[in-house]
Amino acid sequence: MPVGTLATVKGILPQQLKDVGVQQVLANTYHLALRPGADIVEEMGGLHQFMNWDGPILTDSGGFQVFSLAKMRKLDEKQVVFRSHIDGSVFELSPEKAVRIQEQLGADCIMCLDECPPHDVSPDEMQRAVDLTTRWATRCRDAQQRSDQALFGIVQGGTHQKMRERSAEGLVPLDLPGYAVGGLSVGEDPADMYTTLDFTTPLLPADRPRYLMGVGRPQDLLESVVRGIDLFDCVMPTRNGRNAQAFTSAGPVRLRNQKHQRDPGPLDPECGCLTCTSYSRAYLRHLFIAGEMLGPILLSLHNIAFYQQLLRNLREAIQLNKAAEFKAVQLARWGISN
Ligand code: PRF
Ligand code: ZN
Repeated sequence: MPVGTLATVKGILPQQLKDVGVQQVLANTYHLALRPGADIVEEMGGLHQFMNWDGPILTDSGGFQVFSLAKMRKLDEKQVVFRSHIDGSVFELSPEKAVRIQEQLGADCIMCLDECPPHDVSPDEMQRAVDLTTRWATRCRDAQQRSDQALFGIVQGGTHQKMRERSAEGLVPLDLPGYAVGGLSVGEDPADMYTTLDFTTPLLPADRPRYLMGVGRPQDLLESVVRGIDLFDCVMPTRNGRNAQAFTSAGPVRLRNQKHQRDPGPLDPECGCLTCTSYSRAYLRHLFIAGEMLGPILLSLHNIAFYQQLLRNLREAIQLNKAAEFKAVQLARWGISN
């Protein structure tokens, strides 16, 4: 899922998302509740109509964003109280309110309110966050009024096997339609993330989507899918694209680099996207050097197309029972040891 935090995948039109094969987009409860407000989105007919995207949408619950963006916050059993990063106003988010807001926004998949602690907190603190996340998940399920939204539970527990087991034991009996692995890619070593997935995805129902939140680099997607993950969201294709970094079949490319100045060739000769079929590396570099807005747009579009193509190829490899082989070939092409 490309990230459309504020009900827009920055710089990209919904039709362009469709054209490169995007299936679902993510939007953020935290940001939309603060601006323009859930009431307004609801009044405008819900997120799909508001942003003119008729495909599936998933909204994150806001818990993670409160911990990464909000200024002051106070967490207790009932809720988390924080100050908006936009205007400093006080805002309360409880499991019930997170569900209510997500029902107003009207996404297809909605997330339980969770607590994502730093990966290196004490075992006691981690257990407290895991248990709170479990109690909040029950409250989210009980607060659900609409029956047309799939509520996902979020497993927490850092990189500790015992904590992940405890979290899954609390959440799986809720029999939710999907489960997410939260609390990863928050500063731990990537190898620890893979090890954690090794013992965490088997704890979650294989007949429901398993969603790894906020991940990741192309190699992380490959490593996670072979460990059982079905669904991802990440700002990387769009954020890095805006910063002149492209992901290509030969590895990352920095478009501001002088070496592209007289390069008439495409960004990625293996990519069929609008950017790669219509423009040269020299032109893309020029756009970034000149500060033209088309540069970030064209690179975001290509990066989203690249992620979609990578995962389409991986799905095909899975059908042929060749996922491990596909992963090894890709990593080798990007110069990453396997
Ligand atoms: N919880 C929620 N959203 C998230 C995360 C989480 O742990 C992460 C962690 N990578 C990203 N987004 N609710
Ligand atoms: Zn392309």
